[in-house]
Amino acid sequence: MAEVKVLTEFYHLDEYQTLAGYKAKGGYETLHKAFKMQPQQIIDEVKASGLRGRGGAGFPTGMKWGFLPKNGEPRYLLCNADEGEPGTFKDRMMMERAPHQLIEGMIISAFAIGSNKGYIYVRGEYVFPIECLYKAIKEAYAAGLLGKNILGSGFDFDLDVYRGAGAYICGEETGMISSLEGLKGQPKLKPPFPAVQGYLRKPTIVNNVETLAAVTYIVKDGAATYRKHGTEKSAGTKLFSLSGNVMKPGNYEVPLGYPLMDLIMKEGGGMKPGRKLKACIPGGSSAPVLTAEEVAKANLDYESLAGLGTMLGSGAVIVLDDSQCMVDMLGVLTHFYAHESCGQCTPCREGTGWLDKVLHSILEGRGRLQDIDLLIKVADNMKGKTICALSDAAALPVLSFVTKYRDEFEFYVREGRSKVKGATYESHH
Ligand code: L3W
Ligand code: SF4
Repeated sequence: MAEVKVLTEFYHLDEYQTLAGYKAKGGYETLHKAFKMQPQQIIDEVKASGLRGRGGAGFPTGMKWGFLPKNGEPRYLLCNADEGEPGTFKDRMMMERAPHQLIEGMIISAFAIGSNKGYIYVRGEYVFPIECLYKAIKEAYAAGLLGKNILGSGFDFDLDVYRGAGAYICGEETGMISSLEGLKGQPKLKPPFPAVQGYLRKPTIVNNVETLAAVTYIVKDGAATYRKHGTEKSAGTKLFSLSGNVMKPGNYEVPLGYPLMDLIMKEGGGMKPGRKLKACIPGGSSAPVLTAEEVAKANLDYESLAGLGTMLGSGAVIVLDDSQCMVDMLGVLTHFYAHESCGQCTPCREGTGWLDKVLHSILEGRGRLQDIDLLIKVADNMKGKTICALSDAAALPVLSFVTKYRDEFEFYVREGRSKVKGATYESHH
């Protein structure tokens, strides 16, 4: 199998960033087609395509759109470009290389759901992607592709960019909505789901950059063509951000269901000379880790990874070779989650802090054998009890690392150093 470039076909062309370059490759032609369709026809096509949310949860996009109340209330389209999941960098590339692709996808999606106002919420550190979006939005307004009566269709759509301030939790949709409203970016209990009550208490659809960009191709070629790629339940292509100990890290677009080992060995160019694959986190730091034996059985689709007790998440594949210390790696992750917990829920606020402290006492040579079970106990108590998924996201890697690489944790406690030759610890604090 090999890469299949549906979304990324023209990303190598610098001119694709501009309106003229995007149009030269057929850009905005699908918008003309969409305006000739009924909005419900577009929703039905997206439903039939099997497109699932590309930001992490994999929720069916057409179904989410179908939750909007049919009462004529104003509604919003919010693009989640907060991309905070460690290891994920695909949305950044999409906004840099093809800002008009996202804008076209948003106009078509907004037309389908009947929204006249959209926002792209971008993580604050993404200074260059934000510049690319500003430039492209300006071009689109000047060309009558945004604003009033777009292309004479009678449809109005205004689009703004909102710059976040670097908090991971603002990638959670209700946290994002609070932040957009000018409040603290803290998640809220669901239901009500944003599709029913979101931004300014109005129905709001929150979709990831890649999800919205894919809508254009589904409308252009039809659901059946989109479904030619991927599997029955995981349709289409997906961008994977490949990082860690591989020869050629980067973003690769492959059909869902693609063998994980192929992504690492073919697209990623394999391991560095003399190194062996040790482990892989397949779907962003929140996904439980896979051992090398499990990697050999894994396909990059929602079902295959769930069957191995992990998840596809945002598509961030982090590869670890035999020079990596799993205790140290987990230390990096626990510190991240302790730092990013918003603090509203006790199991998350206290749990992430405990995990971080216990793990770092092991890393600093002060660990006790019972601390290993304490990590498991604390993580177990953090699952399924909180407002948002961050608590589970912090607990799951701990459970998988400690269960699958327990010998490394025990060695660290007993010897006060890593079992991995040459691995040294530098404080993550
Ligand atoms: C209306 C219902 N809407 C569900 C909607 C809901 C949301 C979507 C998925 O993400 C994941 C986590 C990690 N009526 C609905 C409904 N919806 N039932 O469907 O909802 P949910 O709750 O399954 O997930 P979520 O809270 O949106 C959590 C993953 O995100 N993750 C990854 C983060 C990725 C980044 C990044 O950098 N791109 O931050 C971190 O944990 O897989 O499963 O829209 O409203 N009955
Ligand atoms: Fe905040 Fe954690 Fe509760 Fe999510 S689970 S709302 S991040 S405290």
